[in-house]
Amino acid sequence: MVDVDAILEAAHLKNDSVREYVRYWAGVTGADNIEVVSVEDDTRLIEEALAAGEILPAGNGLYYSRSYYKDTARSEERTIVATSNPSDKGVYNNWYPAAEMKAKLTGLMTGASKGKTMYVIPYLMSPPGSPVEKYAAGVQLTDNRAVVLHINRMARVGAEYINNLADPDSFVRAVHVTGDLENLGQGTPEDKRYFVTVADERTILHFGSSYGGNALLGKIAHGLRQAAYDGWASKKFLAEQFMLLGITDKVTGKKWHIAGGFPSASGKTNLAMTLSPDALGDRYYVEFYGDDIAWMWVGSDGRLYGMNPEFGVFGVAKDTNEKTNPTAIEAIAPGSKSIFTNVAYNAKTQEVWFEGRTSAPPADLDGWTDWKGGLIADRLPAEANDPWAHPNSRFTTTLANVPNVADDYENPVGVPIDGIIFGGRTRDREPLIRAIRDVAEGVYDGLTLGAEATFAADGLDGQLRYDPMSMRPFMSYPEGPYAAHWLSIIGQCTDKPIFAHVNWFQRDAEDGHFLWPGYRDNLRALLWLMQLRDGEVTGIESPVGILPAKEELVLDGLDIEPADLDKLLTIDTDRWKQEIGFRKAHLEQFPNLPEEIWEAHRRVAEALGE
Ligand code: GTP
Ligand code: SPV
Ligand code: MN
Repeated sequence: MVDVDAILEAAHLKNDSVREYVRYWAGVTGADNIEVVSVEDDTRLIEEALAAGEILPAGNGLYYSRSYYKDTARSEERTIVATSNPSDKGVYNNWYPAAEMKAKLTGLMTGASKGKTMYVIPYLMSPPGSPVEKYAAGVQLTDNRAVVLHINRMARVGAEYINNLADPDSFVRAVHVTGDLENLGQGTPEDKRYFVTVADERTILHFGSSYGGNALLGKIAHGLRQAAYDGWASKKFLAEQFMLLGITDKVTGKKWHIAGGFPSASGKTNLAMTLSPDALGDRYYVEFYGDDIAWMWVGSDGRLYGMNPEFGVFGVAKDTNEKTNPTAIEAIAPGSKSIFTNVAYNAKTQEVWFEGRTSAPPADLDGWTDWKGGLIADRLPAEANDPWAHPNSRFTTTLANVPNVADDYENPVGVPIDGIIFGGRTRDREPLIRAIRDVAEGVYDGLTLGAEATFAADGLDGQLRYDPMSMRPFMSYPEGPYAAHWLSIIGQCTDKPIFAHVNWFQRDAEDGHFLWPGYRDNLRALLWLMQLRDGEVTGIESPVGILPAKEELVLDGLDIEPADLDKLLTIDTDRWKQEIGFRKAHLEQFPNLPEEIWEAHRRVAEALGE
């Protein structure tokens, strides 16, 4: 048995509650060794991981990591929120009793780290000093060194973040045990993976994965599920899967901040990192604050404030290139210490590649392996069109590497939020942008956010998979109280953000091309929204919100067919009438939905003539 106390003492880990927690899980997992990590250890850990073959060199100061081939994405079916109160059960949170889950996970983790080192990672999901710092401290335990390297980039890591807590017990206990990945029965009825947040005990127990979305517990489990629960239980804040950006008008000196929820793989990272279109670059400057999580609270001046609890970006690699996202390309450039996961890799040239990085894959196949490690040159004819990179392959880099990261991204005060936007992949019906001034209608719009379902296959005829506020996979308490908490927080603001729904993904009914060029041009829709908020434009009222008049949009340098633009700025009333019926059925699943939300629904339905 290792002398846990001597190791913690030597690592200057002073918090007694933390020591007790580490001692307990060291005993359960049976780890051979304990090591406390701070970000200063990163260079040594990189060397060790390279020597052990856990990561591979991918050029100057860049690294490649491959997770097990059945372990490449978040697993929603295996993700559970547990508490001791059955009334915490919602429609999407996959609730189980805490006692049952703690026993199950303790059983699975018993002896499961034998022969391994258990890394102790004290972290903070907030800039130090923020009004929500109290909810931000955590200690992740993991038996996986590559996971440590990711967390060093994604969170603020060091003993100093937890040694002097006002309440020494108020840190999130986040235990990650990788498990024997080749014998976990992933996707079968005998699946042994469990990703559990025991929300009312602020304890996270994840077993059976080393992929970021299941293993970086500060990010998805603490930053989203636990924080959403804490924000609700304390009545103090919201924690949402939102990006956060700033726009400065260099002519007037005005600066706006916009937060927004888009379901996974629907454009948050790309929007938060966007640059002005070339034609507008002299006037507007976009700053990056966050690309995946925002915590939001009401400031003493009556405005909504937001901050990004993360310290890095875990972004979708696919289609990231100089044209779509030049900022990301710079952030993952040589020397950035970025890690690429599950992309294609060339061991001879130490290069990485993923679909959309260049228009065609490298012509010389020599040395190239796909995300599973198979040589591309050895592929059978039937495999010729398989992607080289996994569609959910990712890059990991720190915020400081993002060239347009805001100067004040570490300011603990956060930023005042002027607008809240929702957007999903919607091939028809949803216009480019529609603004919503009424808070209940804005919250209603978030609750009915949808992402495109494969309706062609299952015959749902345009029906969407609803993803409330883009939080469906991260929902930790019931949807009715969730809506009420939103109404309460925004209701407390005396200077409220304007809401809007955006859609970059409308397609032509005939040939399927995207009507809107997207990416950097998305800024044009956001500028209109901020001008509407400031009373500089009036827009056109529609049954589902205010649409831009064409002449109100800044169109300089925009390459678009006039007919496509017209389509993007109109409402298809028949499709909307059909949608109202779907929405009613969606909302009826949620007990105790606030009456204000139903009133908002009825107002929209009536305006549509339903
Ligand atoms: P998560 O990290 O999974 O939460 O995803 P995300 O919401 O941050 O999505 P991301 O920005 O990584 O985009 C996902 C995919 O959508 C990428 O392949 C992008 O290239 C693509 N995408 C993003 N913005 C646009 C856009 O404006 N138009 C089009 N056509 N595609 C876009
Ligand atoms: C998402 O899937 O929404 C992500 C990446 O942002 S993960 O960490 O896998 O959740
Ligand atoms: Mn996400």
